[in-house]
Amino acid sequence: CRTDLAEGAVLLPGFAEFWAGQLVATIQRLSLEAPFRVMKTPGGRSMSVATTSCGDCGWYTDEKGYRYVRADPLTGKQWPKMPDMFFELASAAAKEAGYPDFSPSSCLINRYEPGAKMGLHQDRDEDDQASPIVSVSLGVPARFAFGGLLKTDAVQRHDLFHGDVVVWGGISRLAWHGVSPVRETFHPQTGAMRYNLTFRAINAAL
Ligand code: MD5
Ligand code: FE
Repeated sequence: CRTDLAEGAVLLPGFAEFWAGQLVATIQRLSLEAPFRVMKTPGGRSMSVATTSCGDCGWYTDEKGYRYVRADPLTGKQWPKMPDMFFELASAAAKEAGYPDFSPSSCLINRYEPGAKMGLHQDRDEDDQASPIVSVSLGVPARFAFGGLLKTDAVQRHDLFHGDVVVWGGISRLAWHGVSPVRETFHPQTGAMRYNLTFRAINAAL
């Protein structure tokens, strides 16, 4: 089943439920190669979310700015290959939402511990903004806020649960959004953590 959260934003409740156990196990495996780390914004503030990436490039931030990089600055090695299961899941979700040609080249993996949040922002670091972003929520729930194209537009809130997938396309692709501090609670597959996978199409030969 699918629900429109907003113009262009398609919620597929539980779409990834069947894959979820494998996804969580695969995140653990990937993090042995490319460890979770807390990155700093260009302004010098530490994010509360820990991140890693897989695929041809990964999103990175430090004092030099927000960007996609081919090698992991922490290890100097390339990011781990995107697992086929990740690609298949993201492609299937995008197809369900009306994007049969979505071909993600990067997957950002966010890990939220209790209290971690993500302030209101837009995802503008991708050179391909016609493609959607596919996000997969795993573990403890999160209250997600999304507004409009202006930071001052009113926000709607929506709780995202283990296995929920959202395909952010069309107008919503560039909408302001954020995540409220994650509550301290327990999920059998992730303990106190929430994970979010975001699949993105990046064209540049970085
Ligand atoms: C998360 N991550 O739950 C979210 C899921 C990020 C991020 O925001 O940048 O890593 S992706 C949510 C998203 C993407 C593009 C547009 C919109 C939401 N939106 O219009 O609300 O960790
Ligand atoms: Fe975002």
